[in-house]
Amino acid sequence: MLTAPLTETIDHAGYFIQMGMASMPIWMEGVLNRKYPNWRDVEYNDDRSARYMPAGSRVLETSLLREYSPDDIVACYPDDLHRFIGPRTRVVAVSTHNPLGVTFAAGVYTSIFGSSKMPINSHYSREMFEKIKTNPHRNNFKVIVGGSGGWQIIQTNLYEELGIDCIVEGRSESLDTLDLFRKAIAGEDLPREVEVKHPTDRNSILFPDKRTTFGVVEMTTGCGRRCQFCLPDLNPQIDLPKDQIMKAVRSNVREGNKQISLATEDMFIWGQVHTDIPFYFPNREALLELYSDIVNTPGVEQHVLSHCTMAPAVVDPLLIKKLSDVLLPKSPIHLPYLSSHPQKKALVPLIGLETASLRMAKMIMPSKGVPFSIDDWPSVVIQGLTILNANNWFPAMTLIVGNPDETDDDVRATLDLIYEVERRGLFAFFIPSIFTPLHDTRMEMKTGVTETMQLTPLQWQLIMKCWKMNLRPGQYSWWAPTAWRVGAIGLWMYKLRKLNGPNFKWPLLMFSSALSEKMMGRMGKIYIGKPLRVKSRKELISGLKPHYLQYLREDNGDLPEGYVPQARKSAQKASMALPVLS
Ligand code: B12
Ligand code: SF4
Repeated sequence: MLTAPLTETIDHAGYFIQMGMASMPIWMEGVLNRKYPNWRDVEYNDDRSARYMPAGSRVLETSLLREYSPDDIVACYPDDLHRFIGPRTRVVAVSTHNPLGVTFAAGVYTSIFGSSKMPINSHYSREMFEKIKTNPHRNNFKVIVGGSGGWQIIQTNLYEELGIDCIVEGRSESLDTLDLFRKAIAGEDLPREVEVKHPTDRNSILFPDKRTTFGVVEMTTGCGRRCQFCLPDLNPQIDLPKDQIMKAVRSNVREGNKQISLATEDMFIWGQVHTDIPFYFPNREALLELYSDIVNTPGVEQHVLSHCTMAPAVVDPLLIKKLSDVLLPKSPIHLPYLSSHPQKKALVPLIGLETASLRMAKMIMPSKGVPFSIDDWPSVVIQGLTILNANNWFPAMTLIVGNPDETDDDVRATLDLIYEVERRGLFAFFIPSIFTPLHDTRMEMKTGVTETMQLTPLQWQLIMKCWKMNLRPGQYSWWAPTAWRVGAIGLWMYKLRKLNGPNFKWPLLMFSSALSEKMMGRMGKIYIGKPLRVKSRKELISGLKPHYLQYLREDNGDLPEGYVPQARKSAQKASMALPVLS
C-alpha cells in the first residue's frame, strides 16, 4: 500500500496552495476553504486507487515493480486507506515531503501566528498516520516512511506517536530499499532508521509510467554550488536523460494530466553536467530544445517552473528571453499588475537569495553566484532580477533570517538590497524564513534563532518589509490598503503582540503602513536602507576569471573591448592555416 498526505498530493489549485498549507496554522484553514472550496477533491482510477501521487511515491512504486507484480501494489489517498488495507497487507509505505512543518519557511509563519507545531499540512499528515495506526489490521503490516521530510520524524522522535516502524533516508531505487521491503513482507523486525544510497549515474534513476502530482518529472539531482545549509546539494549532480523525461511527460498526459513541472534545484545546469564547459554556463540550445519539446507535447496545457539560480540570467540574458517565448504561453500564472505579456502571464521560479551580507554569504554560500565572485552577489541579484523582470519572470526568492552568528550589520546589508529592489521598481516575491539546521547538511550542528520572540527589531523589519513588498500587486484597489492596515493592527492588538514580543511592534506598524517609512526612519524606529552601488553586466563580466570569457555568448554583448571570442579565434586560426592561392 502506497500513500501520502492529502495536502501533499492535491494539485489542482497550483503550487501555492501546497506552500500555503505548509505555512498556515490549522486554525486558519477556513481562509483556505473559502478561497478554494474544492481543494480536497481528487481524481480516482476505476478501482478507486489514486489517479495521481507525489513523484516520490510514484518512483517508489516503479522501483518496487522491479520485484513485485502490479497486482501486489496499490496507491491510494489517505481517506481510502480503510478500503485498501486488508488482512494480506504487509507494508504501508508513506511518502512525505514535510509531515511536521519544522522545515524552513514553513515553521516560521505558523509560529508567528502562535503554533509552530501544527501547520495545515502537519495536521493532515498526522490524520493520515492516525488512520494507519488505528487500522484493524495494523499488527499484520509494517509502516515504512520515506521522502524528503522523513528526517523531521527522526529528529522529533515521533515514531511511537505516529505509529511508524522505519524511516528510509535516501532514494527508493537503491537495492537496500528493496531489501527492506523483503524483510517487512517476511514480517521481520525493521531498523528504525535506514540510510540508502543515491544512484550516481543518470541511467539508474527510475521514471514512473504513471501520473504524478503537478506532473512533476525529475530533471536533475544535486546542484553543485555547495551552499552549506543545503540538503539536495549533497546528492550527486546528475542531469537526467531527455528521452526518459519525455516518456514521463507523455505518461502524465496519457493519464489525464494537463500540467508538467520539471523537478530540479537549478534548471540551468541541465545539459551542462560533466561536459567540457563548467555547469554554470548554461547550455542554451539543449535547454530550449527540452522545454520546447515538453510544452509542445500534445496534451500539455500548463507548465510551471520549479527551482533555479540567479547567476545564469546574467550569464545568458538571451536564453531567458528565448525561454520566455517558449514557456510563457503555457504558464498558468497571471500577474496582471506586473506582466507585460498580452495575457498577463508570468513565470515564477524559486530562487535562493538567502542573504545580501557579503560576510555571511562568504561563510554559508561562497559559490552561490559563480562564475561571478561572491563579492559581486548583490549586483548579480539586481542585474539578474532586472533581466528576469524584463522577460516577465517574477521569481519567489527565499531569504534566511537568523543565521548562526548573524549580526545587525548583516541584516542591514540584506535590507539595503531589498530597498534597492524597491527603488529600481523591480519585483520578486521575497520569502524570508528562519534558519533551520537541516539534518545531514554541512550546518546541521549550528543553531540560529529558534523562536520568533528571539528575533531582533531588524530581523523583524526584514521579514515584514519583504511581505509588505510582496503584497504590492494586490494593493491596487482603493480598499485593499486600508483593509490591510486595519486588519494587521487589529490582529497585532488581539494576538500577535504577546506572541512575538516588543521587537515586533514597529516592523508591524511599518508593514501595515500606519506611518510612513520615512517618518519611522526619522524617529529612529526602523532602518530605511542606503543606496547600493550596483555593477553593470559589463562590469561584472570584466571581473570574471579570464578563461571564463570563452564560455560567454557574443550575442549577449558586454564582452570586454578587444576580446576576440573563442569561436572567432578558432575560425581565424583555421583561415590563417589555409594555403594562400594567388
Ligand atoms: C516539486 C517540489 C515541490 C512542489 C510539489 C510538491 C509535491 N507535493 O509534489 C511544491 C512547490 C508544491 C513544493 C512545496 C514545498 N516544498 Co518542495 N520540493 C519540490 C522538489 C523541487 C522536488 C520534489 C520531487 O518530487 N522530487 C522528485 C522525487 C522523485 O523525489 P523524492 O520525493 O525525494 O522521492 C525520492 C526519495 O525521497 C525516496 N522516497 C520518496 N518517498 C518515499 C517513500 C518510501 C516509503 C521510501 C522507501 C522512499 C521514498 O525515493 C524517491 C526516489 O526514488 C524538491 C527538491 C528535490 N529535488 O527533491 C523540493 C523540496 C522537497 N521541497 C522542500 C520544501 C521546504 C517545501 C515546502 C515546505 C516549501 C514551503 N515553505 O512552502 C513546501 C511543502 C509543501 C507541503 N505540502 O507541505 C524542501 C524539503 C526540505 C525538507 N523537507 O526538509 C526541498 C528538498 C527543496 C529544498 N531545496 O530544500 N515542493
Ligand atoms: S544554489 Fe540552491 S540548490 Fe544549489 S547548493 Fe545552493 S541552496 Fe542548494
